[in-house]
Amino acid sequence: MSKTHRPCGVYMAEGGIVAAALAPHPPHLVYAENPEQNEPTSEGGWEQLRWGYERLRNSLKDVEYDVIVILSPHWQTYVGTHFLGVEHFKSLSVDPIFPNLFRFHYDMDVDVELAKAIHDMAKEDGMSVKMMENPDFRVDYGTIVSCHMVRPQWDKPIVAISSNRSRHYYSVEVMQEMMMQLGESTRKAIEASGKRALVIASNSLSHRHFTTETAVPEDMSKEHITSHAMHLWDMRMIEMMRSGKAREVLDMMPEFVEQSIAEADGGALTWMLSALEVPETPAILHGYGTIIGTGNAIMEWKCGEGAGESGD
Ligand code: 2X7
Ligand code: FE2
Repeated sequence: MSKTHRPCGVYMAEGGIVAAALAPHPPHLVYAENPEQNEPTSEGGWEQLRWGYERLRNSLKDVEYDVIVILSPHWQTYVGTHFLGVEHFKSLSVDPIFPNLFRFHYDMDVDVELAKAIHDMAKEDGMSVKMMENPDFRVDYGTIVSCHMVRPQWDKPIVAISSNRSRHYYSVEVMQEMMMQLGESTRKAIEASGKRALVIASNSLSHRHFTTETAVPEDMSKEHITSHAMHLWDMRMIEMMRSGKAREVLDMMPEFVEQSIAEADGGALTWMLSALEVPETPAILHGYGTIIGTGNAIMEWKCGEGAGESGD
């Protein structure tokens, strides 16, 4: 089998992970974009992040991929990891905390074949997994927002993976161990499928947020990080990813999660970095900004030609 060099990990056969992204999902971003699918309308806001997503989309323009594989901390499962297992979902998603910002009519295709392949691989590797086959299931807003911001055309099927709340049942260390295994199983299944995948970790970084909302949510004069300590944590994690120190990011994860209430507690970032075989490739930072006080970075790992190129 012909093989090409893949600086994210080791080698890529015909199929594999062609790129990966840290792609946060605050519903404010979709609200600010005013797409036709969302009922509320806005005067914009959070431009630093939205321009970051624009840079990510531009950077992915020449990357060919068949499917988006995403793990969202807002699809929370307590017994094992679940995978969307229905070919098509069409419904209304309303954010439970911000119904004033996000009432989104979604219409998405699922690559059930690949979802099942990752499910089967993870099962073979000893994980507790389940296919979610209820056609009336409401897809979580984390999956929807990240997918929309990365690819608003909605023309690629997705594989959506739940966040097993092992951190809450057990500890950050157990979460990490499980997500490292899930990342490895995900990579093997994608490679065996012959498909080209864009892999997305859908999460904010520091996650301490304000408990009240301003009268005009998009009033940017009120938007800032909740504390200096949160800022320092975000910068530290971003710098490690920008300098190809994914191993240090994983090593630092327990402290990061405990001290910054990081949304990486849901496992998405650990899963993605593990699917990339803990890359030494520097990630490209496309944007950073706060949303209702939380820290959010949009970052990309290129896996084929052009890997390691700086987008800064
Ligand atoms: O889900 C979120 C989030 N992660 C951060 C900020 C605001 C809202 O929703
Ligand atoms: Fe979130």
